[in-house]
Amino acid sequence: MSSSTVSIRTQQHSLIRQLADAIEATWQRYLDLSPYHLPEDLGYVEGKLEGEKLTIENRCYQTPQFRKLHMELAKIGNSLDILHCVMFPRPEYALPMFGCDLVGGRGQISMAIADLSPVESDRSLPQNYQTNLADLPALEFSQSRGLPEWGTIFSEFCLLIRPANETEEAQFLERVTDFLKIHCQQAVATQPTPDRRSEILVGQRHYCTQQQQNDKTRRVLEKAFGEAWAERYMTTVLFDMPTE
Ligand code: 18B
Repeated sequence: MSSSTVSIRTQQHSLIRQLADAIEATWQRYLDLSPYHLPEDLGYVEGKLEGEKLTIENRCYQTPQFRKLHMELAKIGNSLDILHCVMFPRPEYALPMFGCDLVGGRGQISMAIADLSPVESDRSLPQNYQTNLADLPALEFSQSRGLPEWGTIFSEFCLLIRPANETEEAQFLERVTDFLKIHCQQAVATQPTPDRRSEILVGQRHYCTQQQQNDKTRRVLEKAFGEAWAERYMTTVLFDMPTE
C-alpha cells in the first residue's frame, strides 16, 4: 500500500471511506488474495478537470475464484469523490458480478449503487444467492433512483439510491457488506464448471458492454484525459473483457 493510497481514502466522504475499508476487510477475511498487475501507467493517475486535479487510485487482486478484484478511488479537487468496485469471476465459475459505484461531492453522496448481477442467459442468480439475498431484512430508502437505459444487467436486489441521511448511509454500508459476505462465502464454496466457460464469458461480456455505455463515467474521464484515454481506460481497467 503506498502512502498516497492511504491519503486519498482519508480525504474522501465518510461513506466512501468506510465502504472501501469494508470491501478490503471482507476480501481479506474470506478470499485467498494475490496481486493483480494493472497496465504499468494506470495504477495511479492524475489529470486536470476544469482546473481541478483528478486523482485516481486503483487497488487490484486476484484469487482462485476471481480473475480480478478491482477497487478504485477517485477524487476531483474538492468537488467529487468516487468509489468504484467490480469483482470479475474467472469464467470457469458460474458466479454473478458484484459491482458498486458511489459518487458524492461536498458532503453529500448523490448516487450509490450496489448489485450482484447475473450472467446467466435467463438473467437468474444462482439458487443459493437468491435464497441468501431474499433472507436479508427489507430496507427502506426515501430516495430511490431510476435505472439508466443500459441498466438491464442489474438484478432485482440492486440498490440504487441517493442516501438522505446518516441512517440511510449506514444501512447502505451494511447491505453492501452483506452482499460481499454472501458473495465471498458462495464463491469459495462453488465448484468450477469449465464446460460452461464460453457461455459464462458471453454473460460477462454483455455485462461489460452495457457498463461501457455509462456516459456519465465516460464524460468525467474524457474531460480530464481525452477521448482516446477514456476509451482505453473503460475497456482495459474498468470493464475489460476476457477474450480467450
Ligand atoms: N458514475 N464512476 O466508476 N458504475 O462503475 N454509475 C455515475 O449523481 C464515475 C460503475 C452507475 O443515472 C455518475 O448522477 C467515474 C459500476 C449508475 O445515468 C458519475 C468512475 C456500476 C449510474 C460517475 C466511476 C455503475 C452511475 C453520475 C471511474 C454499477 C447512474 C452521478 C472512477 C454496478 C447513471 C450522479 C445514470 C453514475 C462517475 C453504475 C459522475 C468517473 C461498477 C447506474
